[in-house]
Amino acid sequence: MKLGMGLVGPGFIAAHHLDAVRRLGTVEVVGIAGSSLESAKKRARELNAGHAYADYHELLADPAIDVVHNTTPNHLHREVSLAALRAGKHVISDKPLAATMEEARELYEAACEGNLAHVVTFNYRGYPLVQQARAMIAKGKIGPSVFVHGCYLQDWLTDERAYTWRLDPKLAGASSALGDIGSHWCDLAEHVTGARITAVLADLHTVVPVREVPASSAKAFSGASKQPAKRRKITSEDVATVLLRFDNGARGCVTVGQVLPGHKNDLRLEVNGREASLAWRQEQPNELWIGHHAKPNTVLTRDPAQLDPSARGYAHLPAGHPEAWADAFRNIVADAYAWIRRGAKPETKPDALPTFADGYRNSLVVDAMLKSHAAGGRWHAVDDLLESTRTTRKRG
Ligand code: SOE
Repeated sequence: MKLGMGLVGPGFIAAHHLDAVRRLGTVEVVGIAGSSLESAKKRARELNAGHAYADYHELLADPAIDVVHNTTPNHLHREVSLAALRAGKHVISDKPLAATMEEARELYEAACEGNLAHVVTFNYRGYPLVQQARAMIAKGKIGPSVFVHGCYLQDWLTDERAYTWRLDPKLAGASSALGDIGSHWCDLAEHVTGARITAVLADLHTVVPVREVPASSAKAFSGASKQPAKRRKITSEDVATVLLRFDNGARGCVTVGQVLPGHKNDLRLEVNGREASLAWRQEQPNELWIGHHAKPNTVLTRDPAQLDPSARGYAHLPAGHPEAWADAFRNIVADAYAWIRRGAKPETKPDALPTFADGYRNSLVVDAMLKSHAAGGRWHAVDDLLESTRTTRKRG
């Protein structure tokens, strides 16, 4: 039987959620809700997305919907995901899990209470060569990891006439670059290495401190607006550099930025082990660089036959047929639906699938970065997820 899905928040990413579920073939797109009935009707027509609901409450009341995809702006994540869980729906939420660490904790705790799937789209985990790197590290192929570094660089906010709700702390949370894209990098670094970031030292900066804000917010990557605009002071960072310490003793660093000409969606992760190194780039996702000290370096190209069994299922085309962003996104959505069909129990969760626990964990990491910077650039410990949950429960 097909599972029914409904989507709340039909912006840029919504089309990719719909594309992913359609490719599964086992999900029925029941309908969508937006900020008004008119906007939902318009998007439902454009995306061929079934019924247009007046609001998300009406969508949640529809028994035909089993799974809710929450693609609203960050400030609505908490409200919509909580209501969906309370209505007994499985939830697939965009990252970050919520606008603040406190909201993320609330969502995580609510998710722990039910037998419902709770997924956050840290979609870069869905690449076959990311899973390959993870398997190689877990199997000791590069020796103990000692240095973990990389970047997530974009340029779509370079022009001061480019504006997005992601720069408004009321809608996005206090952080822009770290919250929007640094969050992906940190999740990926922890997922691939299996190590946890325990402390951070962050330096944040706003390269474009005043922007021209058009009447309506731009979609990601849509460039400078041509609408008449008001000037607005920007408080969120658009670049950041962060030093990292991991629980296995590894050190690292990450740079993020949204105003760096030429960099489109340039996420890179390199892990240096004592015996070998691995490096992967999101914009060349079909290659994994394997570095050696005393023998030639190699490049593993995505070939299902060459992959670790745990990574093979994430590759769908034969070698030489490039797979990319939409395929990786689909892999995460496929894992989410596989989990739902297996009863959404902790023990039936596909290993690579990011949950609200990962979303909350990630918000603790980003929060520590903001606090480190606010303290003048001091090392700041990242709270342990379970420890901080236990403390709140005691307090609560
Ligand atoms: C915009 O920076 C954005 O669309 C992010 O919001 C996504 O999470 C990232 O995958 C690509 O860039």
